[in-house]
Amino acid sequence: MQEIIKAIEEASVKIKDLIQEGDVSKSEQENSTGDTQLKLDIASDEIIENIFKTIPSIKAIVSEEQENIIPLNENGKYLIAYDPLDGSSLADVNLSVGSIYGIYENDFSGKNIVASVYVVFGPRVEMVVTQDSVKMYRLLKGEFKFIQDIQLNEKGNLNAPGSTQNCWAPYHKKMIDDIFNDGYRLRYSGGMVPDLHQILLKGGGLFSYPGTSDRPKGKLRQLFEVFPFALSYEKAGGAAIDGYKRVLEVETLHIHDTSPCFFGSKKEIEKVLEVYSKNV
Ligand code: FBP
Repeated sequence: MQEIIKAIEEASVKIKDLIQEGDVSKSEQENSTGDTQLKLDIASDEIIENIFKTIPSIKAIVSEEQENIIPLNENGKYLIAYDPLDGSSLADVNLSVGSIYGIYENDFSGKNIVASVYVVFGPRVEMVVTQDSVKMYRLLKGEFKFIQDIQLNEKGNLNAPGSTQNCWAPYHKKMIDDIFNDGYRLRYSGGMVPDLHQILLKGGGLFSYPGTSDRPKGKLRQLFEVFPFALSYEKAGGAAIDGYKRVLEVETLHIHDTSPCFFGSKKEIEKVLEVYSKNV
């Protein structure tokens, strides 16, 4: 596992430079789900793939930017699904973006995730590694240095409500309004990595990207985005659900499957379960 984390550190230093000096414009290409790829997406993807190809313990990889799984080492132990540069369109307006890695054993499924890593490219570059606990590192003079363990409180005060509001179910809209009426503060940049990082570091709250009339299965991808953060939130003492159950129990039928998702500290997730269980 250590060689994989070292590989992610190496890739992240290169991606940091790419974001600062690279071309943030659109490419001519589309990814497997029809999204126009930014040149940053393609370049970040190449950086990660070329480094992972040198790691013997990696059995196979799959990128959000590519259609298929790429087998690497038959005797490798780990399978890695990654989003090379999540929220990449925000780099153009100088907002924080990030890379997300889910590390699996045996197969690509929520129940088989064993570790996750995300990297925030913002005013500072920070990497959060989740195995049995959640640890944050910061890039200082070219090296990632340990900063702190991350633990969520039982209850927070930040609310990050994603997706298209005029496509929300009425009970979801009422729930979000109630949460704001309880004094929660709006914190939503449109970048999943900085938004979830803020709630983790500030002790708690709720990030939601529900199923909606325009996207009944949500937008965020299970293997590349949802499951990696679900592991971090659970290991930090919070929870992650699809509205009804642990999101890590959601079955993956296709590698690019999406899922409604809610990440938060315990109290906020209890509220979502209470509201959604009445609206099955
Ligand atoms: P990409 O995978 O295409 O980058 O989309 C993911 C994302 O940008 C997340 O980072 C963010 O939470 C969400 O989409 C924002 O979606 P919306 O604009 O619908 O609120």
